[in-house]
Amino acid sequence: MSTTVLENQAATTDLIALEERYGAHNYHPLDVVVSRAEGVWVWDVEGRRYLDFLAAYSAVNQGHCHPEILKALVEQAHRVTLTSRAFRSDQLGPFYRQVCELTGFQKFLPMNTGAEAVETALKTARKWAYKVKGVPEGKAEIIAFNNNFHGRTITIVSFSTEADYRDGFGPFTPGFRVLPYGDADAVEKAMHENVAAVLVEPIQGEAGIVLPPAGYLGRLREITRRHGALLIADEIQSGLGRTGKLFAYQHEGIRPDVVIVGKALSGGFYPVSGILADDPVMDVFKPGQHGSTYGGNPLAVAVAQAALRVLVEERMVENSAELGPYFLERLRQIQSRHVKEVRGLGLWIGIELHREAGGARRFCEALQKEGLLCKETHDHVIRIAPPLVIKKDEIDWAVERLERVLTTL
Ligand code: IF1
Repeated sequence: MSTTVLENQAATTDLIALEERYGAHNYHPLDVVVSRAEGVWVWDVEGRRYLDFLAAYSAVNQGHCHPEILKALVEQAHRVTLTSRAFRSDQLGPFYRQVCELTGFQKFLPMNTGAEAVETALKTARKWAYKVKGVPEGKAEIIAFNNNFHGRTITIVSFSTEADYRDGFGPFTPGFRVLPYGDADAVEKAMHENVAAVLVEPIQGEAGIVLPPAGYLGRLREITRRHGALLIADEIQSGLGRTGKLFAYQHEGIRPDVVIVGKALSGGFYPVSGILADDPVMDVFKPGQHGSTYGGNPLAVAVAQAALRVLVEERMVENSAELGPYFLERLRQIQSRHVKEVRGLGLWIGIELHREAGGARRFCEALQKEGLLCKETHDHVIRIAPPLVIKKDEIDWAVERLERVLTTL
């Protein structure tokens, strides 16, 4: 028995060493080596169990290894996995119909990763500006916001305000303007006839679960409509139930022109992303003008269909809406000198610590020892985003541990 433990400890050390030896050092992960997962739980190579409070940055909203999605993946993998878009597949049409009926948009354009879908939205906005709005060639401007996170391509980091994401990657793509997040007046002032679009995260994730003031998205909707610009919502992380609605923008009763989705569209099995829009916008694309070898492939969209189906059938969005406020309230009751603010919407919660607390990282490391996997963001925020299948007693289990760490460290 003890040899097994030792062997497993050796496995942890060896596997970490392999990553460090042969992998690029573009991440600094917690030293937990995951080998298995199910629902809200993951197990490391030493057999220890953890509650996953990151859910792969909301990609596994449906819970790890959801059996229905797994079944769809395996069955489709036996039939056909990739046709390329040079041919059609029997999976794509049904997926399009499902995602459009669920979201109320007329068309979908599939990609793979989030960054690709963001790029697709930017290309859509520019083409729309030139072909429909009549902006002079090369003059289209897209407005984005401070502390945004939309991915890591050169164009996307061109309008990032985070030095780490930009340093050494120039020259950058022109045509973007960055304004303070949450300030609709600044957008009103910045509008001019060549603005193609405003690109916004309904809630900023990477920035630390930052909720804009009430009415902000409504005002962006009104301003963009009045000035004839598109409103693009990046729902890659906030969408598909995370905030207690299918999309976070629904909390403000608005409808963007373009919605970007990714992550949980596949429940963590496979990179599937894309954009939603109505015909007048999506019809700017003609054959050959945009695409992707893997975008919309049969395996991807078989997985996505199952991921959307279980999200709806198993009432995961409702669970997020029901348990989110309970979780938030329980966290707010914790008396800890370290905590500056607890905020969130649905099952997306940020615990912001005072600067004197010494950073969120050491709290995440302590939580790991308690069996909870969390990832800090921007130094001082513990971010909490469990799979949406979490149950009340599992939240209670976690609150007990969070309280212990926040009050003893
Ligand atoms: C990493 C952050 C989260 C996103 C929004 C687009 C993308 C993302 C709103 C791009 C991706 C991920 C990427 C991941 C870390 C993670 C993240 F901290 F970096 F910001 F979730 F909070 N729009 N977010 O959140 O999607 O191309 O990655 O599929 O390690 O970079 P992608």
